[in-house]
Amino acid sequence: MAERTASVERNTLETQIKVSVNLDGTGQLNIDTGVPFLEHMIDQIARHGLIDMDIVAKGDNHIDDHHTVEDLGITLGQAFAKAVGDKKGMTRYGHAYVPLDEALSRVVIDFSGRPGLFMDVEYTRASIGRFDTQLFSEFFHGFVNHAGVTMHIDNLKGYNAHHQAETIFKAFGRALRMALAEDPRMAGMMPSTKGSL
Ligand SMILES: [Mn+2]
Repeated sequence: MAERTASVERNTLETQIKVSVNLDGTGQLNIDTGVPFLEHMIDQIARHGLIDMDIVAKGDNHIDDHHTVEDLGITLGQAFAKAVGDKKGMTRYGHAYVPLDEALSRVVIDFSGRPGLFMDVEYTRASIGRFDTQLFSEFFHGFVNHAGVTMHIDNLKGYNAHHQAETIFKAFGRALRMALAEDPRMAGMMPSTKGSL
């Protein structure tokens, strides 16, 4: 497959975000968002997805983290959509179950070209440190809508909210890795009977 990299810059009155991705990387992350827990989660995507990412996000965090988290999801989604190109030779589907002590989550992803997020997650706490757990939904909606993927996210077990979130992001990284992987038997072919995705 051709090199799968992309850079996207997205500027609004609320946030200024630059994202570069290499889908065939080694998991190297450079990130500066002003939202430490979000950075801890993006690190899971990079490491477990083996995706290199450079991310700089400046947002109106003096209000709260909402705009920065949502807009980073959007910008990352745009970068992924650009980087996957025509998806020829790509596995397309990916899934993973990831545990962390008592917590267990499952993420299933399809690079279908059709945005859809189906999430069944009840966080046991409203915040993790100073991070509002409602913002995960904003992040994933932003990503899914702009990457053009269908995604099912289920937290199956978990008492500790940090563990719940971390298993979701690790499973997301693992599912991405599987879906993005080259399938040699599909070389040069679209992973769809429609002929395009
Ligand atoms: Mn952790």
